[in-house]
Amino acid sequence: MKKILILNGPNLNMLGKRDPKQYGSMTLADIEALCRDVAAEYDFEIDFRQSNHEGELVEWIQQALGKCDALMINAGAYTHTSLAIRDALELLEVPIIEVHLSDPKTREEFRHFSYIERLATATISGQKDQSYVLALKKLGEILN
Ligand code: DHK
Repeated sequence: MKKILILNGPNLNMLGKRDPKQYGSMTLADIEALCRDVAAEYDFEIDFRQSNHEGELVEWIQQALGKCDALMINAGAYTHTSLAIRDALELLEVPIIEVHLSDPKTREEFRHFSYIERLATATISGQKDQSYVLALKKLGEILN
């Protein structure tokens, strides 16, 4: 069974209350349940986490070294600011899929740059909760 770590950054615990036009109306728990359903189809074991703290996300990425087969990350606002998360991701030797509910490239200019993009095998954005589903499907193609 392939192990997929799914990391969610700051404010993603507030999904359901955030702007539905950008983020959809599902809560993070709904998205986790959706991911678990899709993961089961691919025989993936998923570890789904959220943190509002940059250092905690860095530690989780470091701990994943040698222990997961792929990583999906929606780093939230840290996507655009965190060199520390980028440097931690660089240590991983497994596929990384960058995920966003909204499409940051078509939003405010300060969301256009991503520290994660260049390290990612793929970036999937703009499909709300379905971005997570498409990211898992992509990993299905890559890993199975
Ligand atoms: C989530 C956030 O919280 C924003 O800070 C990013 C991302 C976009 C998303 O679309 O999932 O800019």
